[in-house]
Amino acid sequence: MLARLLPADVHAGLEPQWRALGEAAAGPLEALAREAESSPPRHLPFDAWGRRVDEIHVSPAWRRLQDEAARWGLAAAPYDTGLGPWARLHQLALLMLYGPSSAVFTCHLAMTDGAARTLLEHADPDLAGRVVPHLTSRDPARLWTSGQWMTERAGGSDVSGTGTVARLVDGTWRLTGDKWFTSAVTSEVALTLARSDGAPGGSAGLSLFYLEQRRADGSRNGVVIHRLKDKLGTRALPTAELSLEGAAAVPVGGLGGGVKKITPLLNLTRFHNAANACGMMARLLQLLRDYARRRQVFGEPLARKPLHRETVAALAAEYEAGLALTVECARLLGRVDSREADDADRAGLRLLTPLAKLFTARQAVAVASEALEGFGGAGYVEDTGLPVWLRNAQVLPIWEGTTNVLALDVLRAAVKDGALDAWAARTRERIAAIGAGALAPTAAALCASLDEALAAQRRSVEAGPAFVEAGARRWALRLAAVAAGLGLCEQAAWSLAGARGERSLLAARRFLSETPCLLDATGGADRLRANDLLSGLSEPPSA
Ligand code: MFK
Repeated sequence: MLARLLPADVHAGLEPQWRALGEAAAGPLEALAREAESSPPRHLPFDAWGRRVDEIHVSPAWRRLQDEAARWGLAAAPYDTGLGPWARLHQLALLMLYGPSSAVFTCHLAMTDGAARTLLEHADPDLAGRVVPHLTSRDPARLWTSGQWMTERAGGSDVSGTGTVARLVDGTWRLTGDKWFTSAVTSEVALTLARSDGAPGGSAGLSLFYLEQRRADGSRNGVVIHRLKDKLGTRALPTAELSLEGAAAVPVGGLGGGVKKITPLLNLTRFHNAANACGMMARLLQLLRDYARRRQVFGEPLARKPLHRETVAALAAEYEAGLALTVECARLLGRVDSREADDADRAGLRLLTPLAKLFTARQAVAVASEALEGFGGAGYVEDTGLPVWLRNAQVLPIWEGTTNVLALDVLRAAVKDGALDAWAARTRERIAAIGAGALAPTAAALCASLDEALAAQRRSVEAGPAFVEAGARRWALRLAAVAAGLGLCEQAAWSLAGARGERSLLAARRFLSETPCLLDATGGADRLRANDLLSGLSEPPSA
């Protein structure tokens, strides 16, 4: 996909970096990730003399994963590579390689990237100029990471009940309140929501604030940590419950409009979530393929078994669809970041960001579960290092907006922000451009599915708002499948035109014919050939 989308010279220039990071991810980073997973963070509330210190002890491996993230420019790449519209595709490649070998350090990176973008968009130039260079630094000693402290006890999805208040005391804004989920709590800075004195109730009265966790003298800036969460997964990542007790903070872009102002951060963390889901699925497929070639069953390698090939091919088609959607988000994000986007690009990004997040997160959980099953009992015991994948996958559909919250955001984007019409018109043009030949029936089915998605929405609107909301998830999944199918078809058309083989064509057909919310696009004549190609199991084992 990168070879298709990037200019040849840009691709050639970046590929050595991806290869080098791939080597590191399969070697030293993977070892660090395992060490970090087995040495979870600890909260030390008091020092030996009873003074409140609220230290969070993380493993040396976790620190090194942070240093490596800085050196590889995981958060910096969109800001300092001079790659213009291609920078986000490059970042996506980096994230997919680093992420599965990071013990979910990627959570820090997502919020740091999101905070940098939010400050650039909304903060006054002095604040942005002071903080953003730290957030986007490649120097481990200079790098700051950022948290996003929105969730309170009253809710993470609905922030209207936010109880944190902001008061102006001697010219400084001071925040007081409780935050219930603060991931990456070792971050130097955070963006958070609070209600200033006299502001109305509900989400309309919230403002966005920037705070630093420590004062210049190293003491805590009114941040009291109560405990670390005991989570199903992401165990290397410190997630805390904390209170703000007069923490000094700076309103970002003045008071008011806090929810709207934090949406650049939300949208970027959702993009990162999709990148991480894709990286995880890619790595699980690599592990499955490797195992299947080594494992002997009933007198031959598991890789030769038709039913196993069928299973792995299905996972591959799922993964490639999610990847196609995420790659499209990266392409659009790069265009928007570099101010090369037109209205349809902006509409597409607004709509596809929640779609990519919700679609790939669910896929990652399903793929992780099936992949573990592919290892049999070995997938269920901790010393193989496999169960951690399933635990870590499960956070993807939860944090930064659950499937249903995102499905509602898709409605918001489609209707209120008017993104649907522009995206649908551009999608129709792109399907038409796929052209005749082997892809024609698949493209026609895709177009019919787009029409059906639009018609289904019209029917729901006529039936009333409860129908619209109740159908939001189904509708979002259908739209996501259309967008993913378009990416697969474009990849297939490019592959066929350049005599690069029929693998992508078979992936497109398999996905479009077996995704329940889409019309059946193909028959089964290609089945065994597709299994050979998609499962990646017909090649001999590598050394
Ligand atoms: C990795 C390790 C994790 C460890 C464990 C973590 C466990 C989970 C912890 C968590 O709690 S994660 C949850 C984090 N929270 C979220 O992701 C927020 C989810 N909720 C939403 O996204 C809601 O949709 C939202 C809070 C935004 C709803 O807020 P409102 O104020 O009721 O929505 P409203 O009034 O529709 O939107 C306010 C403005 O923002 C509107 O613009 P206008 O003011 O111009 O009318 C919206 O159009 C705009 N807006 C909302 N969402 C947007 C957006 N604009 C662009 N993009 C968006 N995504």
